[in-house]
Amino acid sequence: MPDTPSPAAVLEALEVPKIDRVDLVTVRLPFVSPFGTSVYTWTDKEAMLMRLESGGVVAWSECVSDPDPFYFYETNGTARHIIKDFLLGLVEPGLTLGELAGKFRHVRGHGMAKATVENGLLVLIALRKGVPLRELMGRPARRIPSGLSIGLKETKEELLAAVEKAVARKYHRVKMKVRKGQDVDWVRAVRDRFPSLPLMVDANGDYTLADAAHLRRLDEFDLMMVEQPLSYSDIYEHSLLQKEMRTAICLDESIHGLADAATAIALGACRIVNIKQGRVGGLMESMRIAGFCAARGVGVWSGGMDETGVGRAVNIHLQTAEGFSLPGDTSETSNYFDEDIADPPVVLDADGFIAIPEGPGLGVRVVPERILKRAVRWERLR
Ligand code: OSB
Ligand code: MG
Repeated sequence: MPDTPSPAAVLEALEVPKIDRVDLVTVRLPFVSPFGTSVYTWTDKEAMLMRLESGGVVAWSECVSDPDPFYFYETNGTARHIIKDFLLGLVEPGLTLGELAGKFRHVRGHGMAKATVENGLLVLIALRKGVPLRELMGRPARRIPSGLSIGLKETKEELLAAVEKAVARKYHRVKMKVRKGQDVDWVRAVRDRFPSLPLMVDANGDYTLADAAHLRRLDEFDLMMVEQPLSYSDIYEHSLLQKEMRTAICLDESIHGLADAATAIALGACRIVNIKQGRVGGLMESMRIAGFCAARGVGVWSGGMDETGVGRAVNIHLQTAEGFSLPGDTSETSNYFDEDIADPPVVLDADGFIAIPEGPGLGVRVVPERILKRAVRWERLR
């Protein structure tokens, strides 16, 4: 990469504090309704949280993996293994976060596991300094635009009802999941009813290049983008498809770090990148990717992993970073959960924006009783 100052430099210079205790706490929260995608339908969120304690200060982070490898190769099980057996031993007080990231590079992949540790340390440092995470990142407060990801529905009526609700809530854009056989007609139904709605689709890799002519039919609906139409591991074939489509391609699953984003942009495989901070290994790498994309005119937004209030707050702070130019998959807590483990819940204001929690650290409070109520596993690591 070129020798320009890193957008993550302020975070890279921070030092790892002394850690007194580390726990992994897995919670299971029922979804208000099942979340269907082309790869799987989830009915609850099983989230592995990390609890760090240092000098009486407690910081929480969330691993964005699922218990299964259906969206991404990492699982809560692999992340536990990597954190416990490889990453935690590298966390020494006094190291800078940049140096720690250098040590983490020895472990190939497993960005979600790495992000869990890095986020926990960042939140801990922010709490100890008494500043919001976004201030630690050197970013000014601003409202964050909202976006809703609507899962596959059984009927078009159900889909239209969900979109209607999103429009009434003032979401800034709506994403609908599609899959082979549940795409063009379903998009048309939404577009006919909501002609000017900022709308996009996400296929989670359900198509192949043989479907190019079919995918091109999406061009008539003035979509903001089509997310990950081809394989979860592909970049090159997306570059061939992008040449055939007017609609912008956005990559999600295939982007595991800055190098992948650089490859995708060089090949013309996408015009927009979905950054999930966990998938790319943490906030510092996310800031690098966002800066890199923005400098090349490539749109960037923050994806989501239907996180609890902990991970949701991380995504909100992240979106204050330079380069985040489009509404992300950042929705209200109530879209997924009746009762979250953290307070306050994420809500939209009258214009559909989300306020950045302004307290120290994440600015949300993890409620101990709710953790205890939802915990399905608790393991002390240190
Ligand atoms: O592909 O963006 C995706 C959720 C789980 C796994 C993959 C994806 C999603 C979402 C929901 O689309 C994003 C959210 O609302 O948090
Ligand atoms: Mg996606």
